[in-house]
Amino acid sequence: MNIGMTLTKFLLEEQRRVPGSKGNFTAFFSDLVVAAKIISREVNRAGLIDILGAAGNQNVHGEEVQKLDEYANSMFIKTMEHGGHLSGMASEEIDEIIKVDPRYPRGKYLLLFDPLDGSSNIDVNISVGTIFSILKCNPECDLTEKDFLKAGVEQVCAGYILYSSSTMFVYTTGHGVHGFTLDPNVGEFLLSHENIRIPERGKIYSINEGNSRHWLPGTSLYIEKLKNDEKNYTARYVGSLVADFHRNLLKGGVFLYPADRKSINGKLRLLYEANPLSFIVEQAGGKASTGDKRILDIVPEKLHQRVPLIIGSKKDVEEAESFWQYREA
Ligand code: P6P
Repeated sequence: MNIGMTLTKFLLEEQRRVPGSKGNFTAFFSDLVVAAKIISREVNRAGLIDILGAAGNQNVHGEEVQKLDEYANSMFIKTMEHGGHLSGMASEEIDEIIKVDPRYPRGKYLLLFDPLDGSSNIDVNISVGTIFSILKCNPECDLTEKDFLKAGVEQVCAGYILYSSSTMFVYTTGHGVHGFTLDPNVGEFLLSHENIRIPERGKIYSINEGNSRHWLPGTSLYIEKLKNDEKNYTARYVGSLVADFHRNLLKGGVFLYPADRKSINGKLRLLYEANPLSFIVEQAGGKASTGDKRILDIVPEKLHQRVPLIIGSKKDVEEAESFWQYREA
């Protein structure tokens, strides 16, 4: 493992392999890395919020304290909008699309993100994450929501930042999945997981069993099968999508937030949660499905539309899909 390889250097080497690349993407991505470092610093200070003041109040310095997900959202927008690489953004926190202020030059990318997914876990010091997806657009166009409604196969880049015992930055541009760990003393993300591959089958399943009374028959039959499988599957559910996904990506396993009688479209969002993680998992050799459709093939109809998500090791997802036929009550 090359411990001296920073994310920026790795990106430059990736860029050299793209003929005719002018370095725009690398410069754009570097802005994203800065935002990740700043959010990581604030998330890691969250435990001090009692001293610094709870969200919505003033801290000991008399400063207004923002909720961390609002802070992460505004940090992303402020860090990304002036670089001249973006034409617009879409955030889980904001209903409408965000057009780049006319003061700044427009670029050929669109950034879609969930700035701090699982933020309700922060108060109890559980890992949280940022998820992002990058699409291309025509910088001259009159940008509308329609420009964001692209199937996941059109993503040019996807990634997440996991704020946990360490902060990790994991991304793909379609040339494998690579993971970097933040060294806070150096202030750099260093290559720690080059070319991540998810095991073809795991022994972990992640689902909120508290919803079992709403499950469709296929889900109940599949989970029952896992509980009695001689491979001794184990249940692991953090309740923070990035943490659950990352563990299963490295160890193998399947995460399910399926359609059920309470939420027929599941809970998770297509454009900035399911699509980016599906691009990553497929690049790592895994699979991502609604139960009967490949996530990356879905043509979105609405910016914040939800989608059922079964994602992880290829063989595990395929086995879950085989129970889909029992979905009717
Ligand atoms: P539930 C967090 O709120 C989140 O959006 C994801 O991070 C997580 O996977 C899911 O919701 C957990 O939802 O209904 O199991 O609490």
